[in-house]
Amino acid sequence: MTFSKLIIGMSMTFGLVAAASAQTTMKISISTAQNSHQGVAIDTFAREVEKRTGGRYKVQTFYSGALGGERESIEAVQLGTQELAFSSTGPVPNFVPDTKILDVPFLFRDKAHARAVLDGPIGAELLTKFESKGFKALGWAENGFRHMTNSKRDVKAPEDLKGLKMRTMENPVHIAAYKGFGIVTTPMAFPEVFTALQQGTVDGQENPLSVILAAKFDQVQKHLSLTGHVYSPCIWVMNKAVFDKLSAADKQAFLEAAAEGTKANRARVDEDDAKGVADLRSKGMTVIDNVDKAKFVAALAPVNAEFEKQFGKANMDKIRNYK
Ligand code: EAX
Repeated sequence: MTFSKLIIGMSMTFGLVAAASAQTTMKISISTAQNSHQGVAIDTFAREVEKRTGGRYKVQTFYSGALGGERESIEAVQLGTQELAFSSTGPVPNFVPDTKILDVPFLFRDKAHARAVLDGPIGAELLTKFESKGFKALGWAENGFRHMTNSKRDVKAPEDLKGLKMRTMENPVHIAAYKGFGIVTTPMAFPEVFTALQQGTVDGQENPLSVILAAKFDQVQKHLSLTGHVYSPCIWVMNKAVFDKLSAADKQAFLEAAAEGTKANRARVDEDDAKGVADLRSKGMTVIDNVDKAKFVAALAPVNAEFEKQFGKANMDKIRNYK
């Protein structure tokens, strides 16, 4: 080896060492499997962060509740023991009460409506509410419209829900609404749900097709009804102190990476919604795809009146009528 080659070799080695020591690794988690609408979200995010920061930031991805359920991971982000989480809004009202309004049943007409609200000024204002609670919310994403499954009977009308014992998210709005249907509500963290269904601790649960598919609930649930009773947003949360320490350019990189992740996430939800019913039927589920939605809406009229009092009818109408 010539002297100059040696010098080049040494400087390359030192260069690599310098680059490696300047690299910061962060953690992000989801409660569903990697092969899911949430998995594709955080995989895209991790790739984009690395790309957009020239490899100075690396995001380690954790799936299937490996770091805990959604409530635990949001708590970890708030405390700073975990930098990032991607979660449904299920447990979020326990941290940021203003987000509760998004979990009101039958508030959104369809995914296009929900996405427009979340990406518009209403969504942007809600994102700012995270800041005083120790979070930087990087943006909204999606779980999808939730549907009911159970092991007991076909649910065609709201009466069929009376007395069913169902797992719900740890979300006060959902719990109040489902009680309004006559459901016996059992709040539970997502990682426990499969076993609870398998062992019959609960009769049913409700989740979007994307989650039902990823969690293989068809293995432990016979009946699926496309109730679409509530839209389930997702949110990117980051520890605020960690975000605040980033340079302006890196902040932008993280925000853009989240936006890319959201795009991939929503595309996958669309894909799952398009093929999910046929897929779940082929796996043996009975799917009721023609429920009379008006009856479900009517059954919740008293609860809805309560929600309008709690959140303000004007605020709910602002979302309902958003174009
Ligand atoms: O975010 O807890 C739930 O039912 C959620 O929909 C699930 O964890 C995916």
